Amino acid sequence: MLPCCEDMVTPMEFQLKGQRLRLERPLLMGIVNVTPDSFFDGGRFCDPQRAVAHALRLVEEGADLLDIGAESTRPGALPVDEQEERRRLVPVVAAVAKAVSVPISVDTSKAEVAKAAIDAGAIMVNDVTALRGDSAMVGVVAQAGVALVLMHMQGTPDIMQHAPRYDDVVGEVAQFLAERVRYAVDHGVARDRIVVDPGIGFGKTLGHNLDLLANLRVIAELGYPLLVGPSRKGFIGQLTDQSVEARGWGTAGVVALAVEQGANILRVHDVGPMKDVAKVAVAIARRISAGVREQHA
Ligand code: HH2
Repeated sequence: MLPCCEDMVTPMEFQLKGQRLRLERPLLMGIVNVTPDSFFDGGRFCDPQRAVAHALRLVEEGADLLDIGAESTRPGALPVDEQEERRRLVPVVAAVAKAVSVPISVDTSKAEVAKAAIDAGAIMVNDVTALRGDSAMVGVVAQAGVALVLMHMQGTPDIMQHAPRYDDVVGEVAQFLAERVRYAVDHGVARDRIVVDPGIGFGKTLGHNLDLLANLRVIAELGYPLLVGPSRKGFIGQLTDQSVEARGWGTAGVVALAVEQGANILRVHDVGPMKDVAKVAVAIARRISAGVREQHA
C-alpha cells in the first residue's frame, strides 16, 4: 500500500468541467487520431471531416468519452510543433463538441494546445507526460477546471523502447503516479478530476506490461479512476504474432482482465466490440466480488 492512500477507495464518479461521469460500470474512451503517423489509424483521419465522422461513429458504437489527439506517441515518434498540433486538432475538437454530448478529452502534452482545445469544447486533458512535458500545463488544467489523465511513461516516445529498466515496475509506476497526483493537487487541480494510467507500452518491455496488467489493483488502490490503454499495442503483437490490424482479439483479452481488476476507463480504437467485452467481464467480475468463488472454495 502506498503511503498517501491507505484510506482511499476509487470514487463512484468523477468530475469534468460541468459534467459528472459515473463509474459504476467501465467506460469506453474512443480514440480519434488526427495524425499522419499513429501506429494503427495514422493517416486515416487527417482530413477533419473524416475525423469528425469517425468520432460520430465511435459515439454511435457506444463511446462514453472521446480522446482526440494530433501527435503520435508511438515508440520512435518525433514531437510535432505546437502550431501544427493545434492546426490539426482544434477544428476537429470544435466540430465534434458541437455534434456530440459525450465528454471530449484531448491527448496533448502542450499547454497552449490544451488551452485552445478547451476553448473549443474539450473538458479533459490526457497528458501522457503527467505534467512533466510543459510546466504551464498544470496551470491551464487547474484554471479551466477540466479533468486530467496522469499517465506513466519512462523516457520519451522517441527513445522509450530502447532499454526500459525497472527494479519493481509495479511499485515504481504506482509511486510515480502518487507523486504526480500530489504535484497536480499542490498546483490547484481538484482531486475529483484526476484519473491515473499505468501507461501500457510507454517505456516498458513485454514483461513490464504483463506485470502491470497483472497488478492493476495496485494502481486502482491509489484511489483515483483507473484508465488503461492497451488497444492493439506492440505487446499484443509480441504475444499473438499478429499485425496491428489483427490485434482486436488480443485487445479483448486485455480489456476483460483489466475490467476484472477494477479498470474504470478503457481507451480503445474498437469501441463497439470492446463495449461487449467489458459488459461480459463486468458481469462476471461482480459475481466474483459478491463472493461466488468463496462459496465453492
Ligand atoms: N496510448 C496512446 C496514446 N495516448 N494516453 C493514455 N492516457 N494512455 C495510453 O495508453 C495512451 C495514450 C498510444 O495509442 P494511439 O493513440 O492509438 O497511438 P499513437 O500514439 O501512435 O497516436
